[in-house]
Amino acid sequence: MRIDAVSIFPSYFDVLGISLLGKAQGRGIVDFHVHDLRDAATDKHRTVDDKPAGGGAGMVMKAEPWGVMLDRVIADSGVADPLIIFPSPAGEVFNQRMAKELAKEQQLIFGCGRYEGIDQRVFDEYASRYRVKLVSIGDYVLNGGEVASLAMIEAIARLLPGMVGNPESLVEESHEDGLLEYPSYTAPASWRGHEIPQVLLSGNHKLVAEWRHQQRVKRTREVRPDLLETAEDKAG
Ligand code: 6GU
Repeated sequence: MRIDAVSIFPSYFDVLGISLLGKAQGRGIVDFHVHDLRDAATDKHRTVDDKPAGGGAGMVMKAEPWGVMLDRVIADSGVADPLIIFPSPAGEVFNQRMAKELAKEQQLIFGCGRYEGIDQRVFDEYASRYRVKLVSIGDYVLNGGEVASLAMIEAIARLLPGMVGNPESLVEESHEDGLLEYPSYTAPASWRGHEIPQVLLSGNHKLVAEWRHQQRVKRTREVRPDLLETAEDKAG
């Protein structure tokens, strides 16, 4: 999968060189490119923002640098049908289901806005030519799309074939079937007076599986009852 990010702070994406994503790059699973939006500005001050039309507080990102940069990224990558994602608190909320869908794409382009947002005509223009999605990572406000893009990129890239050593660790994790994860333990059996639940030391795989499922349902009911409504059939 090819992933591009456009930002006025490209160094936010430096962290993608480490850990899981760095490994994925090295193994050719992900081809990541970051672009400085200011490289597409036309004046000597590399201006990418201006006062909002109609007045009001803050600044708005100008359309033309975005147009120049997105056209360039799309032309250079040569992918006919990229999906362009604009991280935005006004977007559809990102979740594991969306991560799985996005992991099937050939190319994702993340357009990271700052200030009070991007000129609406950028969305309108690219939505008329390509597939465009506004995506939020939750009901709170960040200063820009960079951190939101990083969260989405990590969630998506770890689902790509060949990324996780043991694919079973993807099956048993939180949100995979609408339930949260069961609690995990490792040796020693007793630590500061806290014991590993007996059933996990019993060697009875059926009982262990039953206990883990009960724990997942209990945990979900306690902290995320909203998830149970959609997971009801699986929770039993
Ligand atoms: Cl995607 N962007 C910004 N700026 N704030 C957010 C967000 C995105 N998702 C939640 N808050």
